Amino acid sequence: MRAVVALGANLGDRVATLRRAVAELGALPLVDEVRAADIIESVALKLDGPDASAPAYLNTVAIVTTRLAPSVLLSYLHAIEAKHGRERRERWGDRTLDLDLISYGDVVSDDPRLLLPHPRAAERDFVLAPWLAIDPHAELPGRGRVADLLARLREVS
Ligand code: PH2
Ligand code: MG
Ligand code: MG
Repeated sequence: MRAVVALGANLGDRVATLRRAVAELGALPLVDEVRAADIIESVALKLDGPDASAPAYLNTVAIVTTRLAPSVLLSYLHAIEAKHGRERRERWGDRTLDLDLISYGDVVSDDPRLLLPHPRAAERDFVLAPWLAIDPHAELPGRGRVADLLARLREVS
C-alpha cells in the first residue's frame, strides 16, 4: 500500500529532524520503501492565518510503501514525533516535529481517530507542492488531482 506522510518542523534543528524522521520511517517494520521530496520552507500557518512572526516551518512529504495497517502506521508516526521531543500543548502550536498521515491508498474514512484523507491537506500548499514534486500523477482520494488542487489554491491566494 502507498501512504503519504507530511512532515513539518519549526523548532530546533529542523533539517536534521526531518532527515532523521525520514530515515526512521524507512526503518519501521513492514515499510518497504520511502521516497521523500526536497525540503521547502514555509510561513507558519496558525489558527487565524499565516504568522510571519512565528518560527518558519520546514516541510516535506514522503511516499511510504508499506504493509502496515493505517492505524498502526499512525501510531508509529506518533512514536517518532514523541522521540523528537514533540509536545502537544496548543493546537497548531510550534513543534519540533509533526507527522501527518495524508492518505493511505484510496481509503476514505471519517473515523475521528483516523480521518482519511487528511481533512486539511487540500488547502495546504506546503503539503501539495512537495507531494506533487515526487508524484506528478498524485491524487487526494475523493478530492481529485493534487496538481489541480494546488493550481486552484494558488489562484485564490
Ligand atoms: N503545520 C501545522 C500548523 N501550521 N504551517 C506550516 N507552514 N507548516 C506546517 O506543517 C504546519 C503549519 C499543524 O500541523
Ligand atoms: Mg500537521
Ligand atoms: Mg499532526
